[in-house]
Amino acid sequence: MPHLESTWTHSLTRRDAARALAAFAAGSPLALAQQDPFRDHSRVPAIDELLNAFDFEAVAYAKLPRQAYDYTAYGTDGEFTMRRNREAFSWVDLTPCVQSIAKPDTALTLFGKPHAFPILLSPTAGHLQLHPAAEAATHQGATAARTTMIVSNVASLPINEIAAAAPGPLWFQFYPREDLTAARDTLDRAQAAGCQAIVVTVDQQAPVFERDLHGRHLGPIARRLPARQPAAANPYRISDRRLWYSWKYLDQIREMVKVPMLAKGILTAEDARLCLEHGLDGVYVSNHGGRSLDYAPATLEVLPEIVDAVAGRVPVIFDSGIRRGTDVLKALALGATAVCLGRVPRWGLGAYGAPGVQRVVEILQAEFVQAMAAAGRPNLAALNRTLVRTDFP
Ligand code: LAC
Repeated sequence: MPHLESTWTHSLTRRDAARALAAFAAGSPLALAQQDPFRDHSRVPAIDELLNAFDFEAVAYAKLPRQAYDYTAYGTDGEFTMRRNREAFSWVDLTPCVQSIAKPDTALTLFGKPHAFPILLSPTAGHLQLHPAAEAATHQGATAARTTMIVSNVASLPINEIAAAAPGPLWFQFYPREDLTAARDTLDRAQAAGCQAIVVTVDQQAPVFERDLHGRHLGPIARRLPARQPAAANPYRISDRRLWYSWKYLDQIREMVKVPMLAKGILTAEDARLCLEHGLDGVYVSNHGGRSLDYAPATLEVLPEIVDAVAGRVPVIFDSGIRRGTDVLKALALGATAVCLGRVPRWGLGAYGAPGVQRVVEILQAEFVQAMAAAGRPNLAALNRTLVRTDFP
């Protein structure tokens, strides 16, 4: 007699019944969800369940309104550059040397200030959409993680309020203002609030964020006009506030800045040389996280030629695409002095507020330490091109 029929020939023991019930419960989708923090939408995973930066994105996605998530996630147009930023890291292999490293030393001095790690926070806009405490929480998280936050010129809170929220170091990102009085006012406020460096964004960030436009029925207003409805004054999507950018302008504001001043958005050796000619104190290699010009190269691909052009005369800061400690290692091996994280702390902030920023930055720091040890490199000075094999297309 087959097994199933035979089960009816005798009555169940209590033990069999309990076992059957337990098996039924364990097989239910509800119980499975309890075992998997990323499928159980009835609870937010505890912060310690998150292992890497990507995990924070999943939680932020679950918690944030669509528009806030999309604003952080997207790149301009077809998002080619945004994807390529990540892909470029897979074209660089790490070639370790045999050397046991007890405790890698990650410290560096940047513009005369000590940094525990070569990892800072990129300037990113409007943290209020990610968390009610906005940039104040980001600053608290950054301070707790012993890192420097670069405050965006389009922050949700005034710079003095962000500065007062935590004791850690700040830099300030500046969007050029043609009106030099207004420019001076903004730069004065940032310096009075104690910002230790000024990063001037020079890419002509002129995006169309199509995810925003697709989301038009769900959010309050689409943030950018479609290309077929250009703003009256110019047909290029580039904001009128940016059409006049010039190197001469950097000379004009240089005398307003008493702290080190960098240009952010450099993607060629030629522009890096111009930064030096114009007396800038640092070069910031960035394609705005793929949010400026689609089909711009990945920052990792252009980093070596920029590093060669700068030839150690000023620090080279790098962002766009860092998600892992090994990414940091690759950028430093190719000559970056330090890297910045843009989306990563935004996922931390959106997921858990200040503790999320702290935790996600600490995860990257810990990954970086592990990567240095595994690569047999005792300190940042030992990170050079012998550590990588690049195969850029
Ligand atoms: C952006 C601008 C505001 O990337 O920097 O959205």
